[in-house]
Amino acid sequence: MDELQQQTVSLLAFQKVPKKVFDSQLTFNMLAALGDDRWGVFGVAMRSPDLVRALRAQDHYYAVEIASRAESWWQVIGALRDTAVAATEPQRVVEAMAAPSTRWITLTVTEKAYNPALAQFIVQGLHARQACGLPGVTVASCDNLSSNGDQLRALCREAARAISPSLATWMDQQCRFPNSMVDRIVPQSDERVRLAARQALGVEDLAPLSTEGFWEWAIERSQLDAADAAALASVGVMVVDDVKAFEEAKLRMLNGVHSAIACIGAVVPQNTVRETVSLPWVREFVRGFLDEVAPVVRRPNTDAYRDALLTRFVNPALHHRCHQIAQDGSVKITQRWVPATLALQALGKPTPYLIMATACWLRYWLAQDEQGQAYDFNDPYTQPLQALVAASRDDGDWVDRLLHFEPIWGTELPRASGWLAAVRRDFDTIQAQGIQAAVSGLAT
Ligand code: CS2
Repeated sequence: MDELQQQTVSLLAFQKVPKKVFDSQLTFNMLAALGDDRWGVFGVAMRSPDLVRALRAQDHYYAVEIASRAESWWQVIGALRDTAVAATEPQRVVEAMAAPSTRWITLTVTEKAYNPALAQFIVQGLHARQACGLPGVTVASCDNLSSNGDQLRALCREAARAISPSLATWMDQQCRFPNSMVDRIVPQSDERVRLAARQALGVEDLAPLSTEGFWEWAIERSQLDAADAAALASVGVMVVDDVKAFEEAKLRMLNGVHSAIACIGAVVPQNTVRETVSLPWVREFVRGFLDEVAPVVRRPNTDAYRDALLTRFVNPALHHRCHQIAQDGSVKITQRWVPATLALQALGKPTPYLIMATACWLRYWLAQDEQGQAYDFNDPYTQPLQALVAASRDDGDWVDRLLHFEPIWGTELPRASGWLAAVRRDFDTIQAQGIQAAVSGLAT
């Protein structure tokens, strides 16, 4: 195999949610800058052709603005070599996964995409590799899921078994599924970013991104080839024995409070995270929330991580819309709030901030902000949840029904002593006094 021609294949939902696309690509870009150009990326959009079209029109180069309060600079990403749309060009994607030069498949496809159909698709590529006698690959999930690599392996194992036991065995022996935690806030791009790119670079970039300087990628050492581990570590990726502590900290702190901010901002209403967190009473809430979950977070330097979050959320360069984060909220909060609440309960600790967050989420499901403006949902459970709200709205039972919706809350939490009543109480306060008064009441 010609080493210089190695490439990675990334399965990326980068049409609506660019996000970690950028992290792996930036990382591979840094490696290329160090002279290691084996890490070209074949980017795959799962469904929409728009971004692929835009990227093809500019030879797959695109610009990224990296910005903080103090400074901002632009970087051109050259790691992307080719693109395809899985829905319309599945064969090209399977061929790319099965190319001798492909060594990694990275995924940023969002929480709701982890399903048998995704696994069957990946396994088609793995099957083709096995059939050609090629070695396995590293399949790295970069999504905000607890034990993301383990979950992906389990789904792929099912899909492989359905084809043949020998494929499942080959996959177990040849492929690696590292758990990993990727952290960088990358808001959905918009006209504002295009304009900024035009002004800064003097070119018309159809696919620019704007992001923060902060980034972290922690990945499980035991699932990596030693040379890959060394290459990633050389550009600042944290290759660690156990990702769990990083993953929990991110899901419970950053993502956990993000989902709460999103519900509050959508209801107030405020457009972006920065605008919402700039309200003193929301800032207090964010602090309280982060302090509340800290006892069930074990990562090194938790305090520094918390302080950094408070700065990251008000980065004036980021226009991260509350409704973007609220999108798919149900599949997010089941990862972000439920395990944290249960873990705190197990320690005998009260969870007033998580309970208030849950009440804000209920209020969000009323589909109207406090100015009377209606908004739409974009959530895999929109239908069942809206049906529950509509069916029992008059008798008030919908609150209990939403809180018993098992795909989100499981069975343990709704049975936990006092949880339902406490959420209901906070929700009633929000309804009676408004979200600001209810949330501010926590601090008194
Ligand atoms: C956000 C995340 O949209 C969301 O749900 O909480 O995308 C968040 O910005 C990233 O995980 C930050 O690393």
